[in-house]
Amino acid sequence: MVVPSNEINPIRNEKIREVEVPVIDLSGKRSKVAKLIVKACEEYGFFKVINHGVPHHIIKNMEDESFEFFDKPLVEKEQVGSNNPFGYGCKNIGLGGDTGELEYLLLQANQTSIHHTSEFSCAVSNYVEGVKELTCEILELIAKGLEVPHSSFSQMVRSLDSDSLLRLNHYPPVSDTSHTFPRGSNSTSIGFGEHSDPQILTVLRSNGVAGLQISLGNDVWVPVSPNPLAFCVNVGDVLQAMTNGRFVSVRHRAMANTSLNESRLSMVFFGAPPPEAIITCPPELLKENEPLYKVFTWAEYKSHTYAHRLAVTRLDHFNIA
Ligand code: GA4
Repeated sequence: MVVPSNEINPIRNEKIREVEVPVIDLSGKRSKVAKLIVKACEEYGFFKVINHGVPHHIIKNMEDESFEFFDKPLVEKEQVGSNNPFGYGCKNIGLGGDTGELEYLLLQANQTSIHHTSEFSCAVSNYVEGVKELTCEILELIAKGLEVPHSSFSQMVRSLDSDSLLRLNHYPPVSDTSHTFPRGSNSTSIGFGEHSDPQILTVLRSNGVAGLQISLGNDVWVPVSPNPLAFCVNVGDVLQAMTNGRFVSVRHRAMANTSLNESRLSMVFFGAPPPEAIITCPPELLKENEPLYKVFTWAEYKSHTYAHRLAVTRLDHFNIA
């Protein structure tokens, strides 16, 4: 790992490190790719994938439709329903009072809940199909690398009642004073605050505008360089629990967009289990180690998640003392 520079942010007293997170070419030899992914999940909980197989036109179409949506007047966007938790949200994240300099649309990604009634919903359906397949492929490579049965993790995301989500985040440029995004006087530099993702695996695609950072702990943050040709992948809390802590559900955040003229857009798929799925580490992985976490269902984990703030380390509640 190359660490060329280490600069201190004088305002927040945080260290920013220029580290390149692993970039994994999925067109490589399967057994080798599987090992690289496992290593990245253990060391960073985060990596990028290229040659991922999701067709460019599907990604582009979803991006165009997302920009078209966020360009609409605020009143129109609010008509799709407010964030409880699904629907449109502006500056509020979740229901517990967390805020950020962004607007977003949070959707259920279960294919049976997507109705093909508009160009937008067709774009969502095609995009979800592509990223869901990619998520399952990566989970199957992880299973191979860990030498556990092929579908140990992917079957939950493939299940018809998987609770997966799609989140479209829009971080407007600082110059945006239009009526589509209200600018407050107390705007902070944080777009989406520090947190880990609760689900199994997150697959994120953003346009070419920077903002995403991952935590190395102790207030050290690593900016992730934007690459619209790659997907960024991170381990979620459930995968940390299912690997008995061998993989890390890395904390990350998005800085508010500081670009003068360009919006940052991220399209995030959260691969989740069905509500009644039982979250536990496969016996082949536990071997002679003691389990670190209690056995729980995704529904239990979710209700704990929604009862707490964004920055909480939720898995702590499920630790075996
Ligand atoms: C963080 C990851 C996903 O964006 C999300 C978020 C969810 C929400 O926006 O409704 C939560 C947050 C996320 C974790 C803690 C709770 C719930 C906001 C919040 C304060 C959709 C998810 O699954 O968990």
